Amino acid sequence: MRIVILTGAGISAESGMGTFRDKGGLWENPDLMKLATPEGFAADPAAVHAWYNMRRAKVRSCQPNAAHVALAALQQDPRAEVTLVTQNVDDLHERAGSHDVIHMHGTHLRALCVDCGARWPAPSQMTVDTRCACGGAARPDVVWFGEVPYHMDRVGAALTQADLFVAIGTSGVVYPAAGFVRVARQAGADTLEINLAPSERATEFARSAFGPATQTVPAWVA
Ligand code: BV8
Ligand code: ZN
Repeated sequence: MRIVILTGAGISAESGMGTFRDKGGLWENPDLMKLATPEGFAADPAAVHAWYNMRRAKVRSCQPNAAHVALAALQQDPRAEVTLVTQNVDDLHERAGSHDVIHMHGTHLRALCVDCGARWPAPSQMTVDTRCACGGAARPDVVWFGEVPYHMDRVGAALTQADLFVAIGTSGVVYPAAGFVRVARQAGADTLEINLAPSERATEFARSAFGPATQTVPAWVA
């Protein structure tokens, strides 16, 4: 069975990571929306670096949870051909044993040179003085608002051939990820939303399972 899985911040909530739009989330303070844009980075690179330095330190202190582990186990199941796409910019899926994870919003664990496009493992603390070998300034290798998500061709192909599309722990607010359920459904796939509560896209899913991901994801994978 060909399964496309999309995860969001909710899958990591029980690892202690916090989410973006839940109460007290990373996005509650409007300035944070400025932080996740190229304009915000141009205006105040030090503030953006500080935000990602905090999140990079946070993920190092967190462990993958039972939901990440269950998805890694599903990828080992010969009966399932899994394409795992995440909006998350951390490495909890990889640390749980998942492989070939598609990071459509990039990863803050990699640095990107604004001049030559070189990428390298991000230092734990990036600053405005972090430089590429070419001398160019460095930014986190993440996709900000207004920027084109990574690997969209590969994700689009997987969605149109999927038997099942599953969204886990995402509010369904940010596009193009929020539109994946419609692409999959129009291609004839079954659709399942696994979330703490109905997302913005809940009515577009054929089925749903509500509750904490550490319970609902292992139950679904079993
Ligand atoms: C693009 C950076 C063109 C990395 C992020 C109008 C004006 C301006 C722009 C737009 C517009 N309309 C549409 C757009 C486009 C825009 C967009 O969607 N804006 C929204 C706000 C309307 N999108 C873009 O700009 C994208 N680029 O469109 O380019 C294009 C498109 C296609 C093809 C070619 C070109 C770029 C989007 C990427 C933006 N970057 N972050 C970072 O710092 O992380 S977005 C940010 O939101 C994160 O990446 C995050 O991953 C993403 C989504 O958030 P979620 O993961 O869903 O997290 P959230 O907190 O929202 O929800 C958590 C959920 O978990 C909740 O539902 C909760 O109930 C649940 N939950 C909580 N606890 C648990 C749980 N579930 C289970 N168990 C639990 N314990
Ligand atoms: Zn460079």
